[in-house]
Amino acid sequence: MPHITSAFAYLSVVTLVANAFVTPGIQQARTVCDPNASGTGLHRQRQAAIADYANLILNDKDPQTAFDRYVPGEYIQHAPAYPGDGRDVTLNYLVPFFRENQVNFSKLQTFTGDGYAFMRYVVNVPPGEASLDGDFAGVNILRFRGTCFVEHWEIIQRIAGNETNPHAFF
Ligand SMILES: *[C@@H]1O[C@H](CO)[C@@H](O)[C@H](O)[C@H]1NC(C)=O
Ligand SMILES: *[C@@H]1O[C@H](CO)[C@@H](O)[C@H](O)[C@H]1NC(C)=O
Ligand SMILES: CC(=O)N[C@H]1CO[C@H](CO)[C@@H](O)[C@@H]1O
Repeated sequence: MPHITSAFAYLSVVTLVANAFVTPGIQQARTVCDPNASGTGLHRQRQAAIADYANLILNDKDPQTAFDRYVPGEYIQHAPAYPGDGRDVTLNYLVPFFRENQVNFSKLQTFTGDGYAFMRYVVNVPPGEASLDGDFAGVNILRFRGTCFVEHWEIIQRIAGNETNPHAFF
C-alpha cells in the first residue's frame, strides 16, 4: 500500500529544496524544558510539555518558539526527507514551511508514556499550497530526555474520504 509515507516534508519537497539555505533567526527565547527532570511529577510535566509543543507548532505555527523551549540541543531526525539531524536542519524546513503554506490542523491529541510523546492530528492542505493537497492523518513521535525532546519520527497518511473502514484513522 502506498498509504504510509512520511513527514511534513512529504507535503512539500519543493519547499524544502527552495529553503535549504535559509538560516533561522538567532534564537534567544528561554528554554523551559529540563533535560535532568525526574521523579514524581515527571509524567505530568511531560504531558504539559507535549501539549505546549504541539500547540505552538500546529496551532500557533511557531516552530521556532517550540524548539527554543523544548529542543535545546541534540535532535535525531528520522523523517526521511530532512537532510540530517539537529534542531537547525529541522527549523530550516519548518519555519519557511509554516510561513509559506496555509495548512490547518484539527483533531489534535497528545499522549505521553515510557519516555515518549505522541501527537496525532488531521492536517488540511488547501489546493495550491505545498506540493500536494488534501487531508492527511499525521502522527509524530518524540523521545524525551527529562522534559526536553531529543529524537523524532513522523508518519503521515492521506485521507481519501472513501476508506473501506467506516472509522478509518480516528
Ligand atoms: C544536568 O545534569 C548534568 C549532570 O549532573 C549537569 O552537568 C548539567 O548541567 C545539568 N543540566 C541542566 C540543564 O540542569
Ligand atoms: C477511493 O477513491 C479513489 C479515487 O477515486 C480510488 O482510486 C480508490 O480506489 C477508492 N478507494 C476505495 C477503497 O474505494
Ligand atoms: C480555514 C481552512 O482551511 N479550514 C480547513 C481546515 O481543515 C479542514 C479539514 O481538515 C477543512 O475542512 C477546512 O476547510
